[in-house]
Amino acid sequence: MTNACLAAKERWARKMSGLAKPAARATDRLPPGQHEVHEFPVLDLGVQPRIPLDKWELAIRGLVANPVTLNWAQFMALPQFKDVSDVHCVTTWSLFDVAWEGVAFFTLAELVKRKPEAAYVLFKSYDGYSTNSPLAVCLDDDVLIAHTWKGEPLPVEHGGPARVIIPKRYAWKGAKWVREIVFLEHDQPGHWEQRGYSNTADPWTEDRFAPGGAIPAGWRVTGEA
Ligand SMILES: Nc1nc2c(c(=O)[nH]1)N[C@H]1C(S)=C(S)[C@@H](COP(=O)(O)O)O[C@H]1N2
Ligand SMILES: [Mo]
Repeated sequence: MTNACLAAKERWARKMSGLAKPAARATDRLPPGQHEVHEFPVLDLGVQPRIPLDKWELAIRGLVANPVTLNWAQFMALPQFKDVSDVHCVTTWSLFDVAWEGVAFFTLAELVKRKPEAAYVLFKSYDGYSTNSPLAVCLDDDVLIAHTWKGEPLPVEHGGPARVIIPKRYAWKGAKWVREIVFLEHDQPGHWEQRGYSNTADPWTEDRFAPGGAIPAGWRVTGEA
């Protein structure tokens, strides 16, 4: 197990045992170039897929020992986690204190037993969207596959039945209507990453776009993960 994975596992044990204190939130929470909004805007590719719960599936596969395809009941039977986090969109809005509930990415990574060579993750969605992040980023405590927002089922327009949130990255890194989570050895750019958005997407350094819109050398843009 890598150090990042081990550290995540130890944090998770503390959290589930009730010993962890809530993460301290920075007093200056607005990243550079952002402004605060009080309503939750909706952004998509012009399609909002409607997936009935009895048809919903989440496949977790790639470089894992135990690939699984979860149905809704199986997904909901996993350990559930509540968190409050901020959303930062590359189009400059930030929404504070969003109350989410869902399954931690970490729990899914444990379930499928990722192989040591897995270093990147590609998320694929029911609307054809995709987005990628390093595994270490996905293992952060606040990364969830969320199905509940403000105590209610996540509305379709925000990615229900279930969406990914990666609060410390710009919001396009969180796949709404998530359908597949693929563990990869090499990074593979998703929808916006192929169209000039930054691969790393760190709001605190205004890491919005890739220099010149260039796709980093060595990226496989074609071919399905
Ligand atoms: N499946 C899917 N996920 C997606 C998108 C999308 O078009 N399709 N848009 C991304 C972008 S660009 C943003 S800013 C956030 C917006 O989430 P929201 O509509 O809940 O605000 O979802 C991200 N996840
Ligand atoms: Mo976005």
